[in-house]
Amino acid sequence: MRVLILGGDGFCGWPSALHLSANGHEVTIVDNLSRRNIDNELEVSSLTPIRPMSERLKAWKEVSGQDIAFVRLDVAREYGALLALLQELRPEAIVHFAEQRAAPYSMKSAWHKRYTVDNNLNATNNVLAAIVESGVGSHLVHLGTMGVYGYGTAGAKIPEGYLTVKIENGEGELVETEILYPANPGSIYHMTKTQDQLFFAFYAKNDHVRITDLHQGIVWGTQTKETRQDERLINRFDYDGDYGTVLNRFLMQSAVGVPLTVHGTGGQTRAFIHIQDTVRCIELAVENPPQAGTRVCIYNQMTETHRVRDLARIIADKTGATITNVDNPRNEAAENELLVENGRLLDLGLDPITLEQGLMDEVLQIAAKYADRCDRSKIPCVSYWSHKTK
Ligand code: NAD
Ligand code: USQ
Repeated sequence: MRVLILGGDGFCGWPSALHLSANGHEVTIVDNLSRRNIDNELEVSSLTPIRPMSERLKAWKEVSGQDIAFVRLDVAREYGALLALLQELRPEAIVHFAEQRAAPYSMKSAWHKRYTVDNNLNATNNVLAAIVESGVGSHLVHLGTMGVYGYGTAGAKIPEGYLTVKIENGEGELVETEILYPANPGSIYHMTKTQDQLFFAFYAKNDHVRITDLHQGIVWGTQTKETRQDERLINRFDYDGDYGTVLNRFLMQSAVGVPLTVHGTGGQTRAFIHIQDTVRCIELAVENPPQAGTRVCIYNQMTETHRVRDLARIIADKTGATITNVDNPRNEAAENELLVENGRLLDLGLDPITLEQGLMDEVLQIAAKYADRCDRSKIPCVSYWSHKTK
């Protein structure tokens, strides 16, 4: 299949591009390298020594014999170039990772809120409009987030996208219907993902675009089967207070010998998935498109839920790290339960890696190996959800 990967230089996009290429797909990456520029803005680097795109692609050619093409393009701003690329390439599938993905970064300032909204909403609308205008009929696979649902449950499992509800019709009868699960974003970033869902519902209904939306949990781990093959293929590992996600931050903190920074009581329960399972889910989604004219196909792309304080305890027990409870810079529930349906990707063949299996590999092969690249001054979370919490 010809597959276009938007955001293919990023943490999820790069290993997904390699995985699809390794499995016989013809891959083209699009990226505007904005994530590398944000590293410059924040004066931080990936813990792992990621290489420039041309070196990455040269290494992949040497290792696998496969070519991956690269087009530098801003999906949110360069609509004409995106349209021309679709017309030329006629991709059967487009995987859309090309958004600003850090909740703390999106809450840093008015500028960061506006950038995240402009970038993410325009990127998504541009891809959809280009699929329609080009008439190429590509299946769009989008990376959404579990955060669209909020992290509460009404005592029942969060379904995969749609909720069956009964509405009183004014004549005393209950009418059953299905709605998108009510959106409950916890940051400007998460809000852009809830808005993406409405774009998808509209374009699927109006233009019969085939769309799969993957509501992904927090991705942990670094390497996949393909990125491990040569150090020049290594994936990025973010540990700073804006882009580092909780489990990878705890792994790095234990490796450099600083306390694990649990926000508040650490009672927040979140959904997780290993990066190796992410790339497998992308492959499953690409290979199983919905029919044209049907509603958006939504999967919950997560394999485990954990409470933040339990994660810290698991890592501390394995590594001897200490734990500190810090004031929470975010505006979020201090404690929550999280029950999630995730059977659809498992039914397609996903065989999840558990935390128990992958954790120590990650500590030793990545966090400890590259610990000397860590800039400790970048560990604290310095983006606040409101002035009250400053
Ligand atoms: P990332 O920031 O590492 O990668 C995103 C890539 O998209 C970057 O290379 C960036 O340069 C590129 N990009 C951004 N805007 C662009 C634009 N306008 N034009 C072209 N390229 C653009 O993020 P990631 O962790 O790989 O996340 C990828 C997607 O998966 C995001 O949409 C994110 O919301 C979603 N997701 C990530 C996680 C996670 O834990 N990392 C969890 C759930 C969902
Ligand atoms: N947390 C800590 N200590 C830290 C860092 C974070 O306790 O040092 C807590 C946060 O307060 C939060 C939880 O850990 O309660 C998760 O934070 P995170 O930064 O790991 O994850 P989040 O901001 O939700 O965002 C990440 C990705 C985003 C994706 C989302 C999936 O950056 O792209 O959409 O995970 S989900 O959380 O399921 O919405």
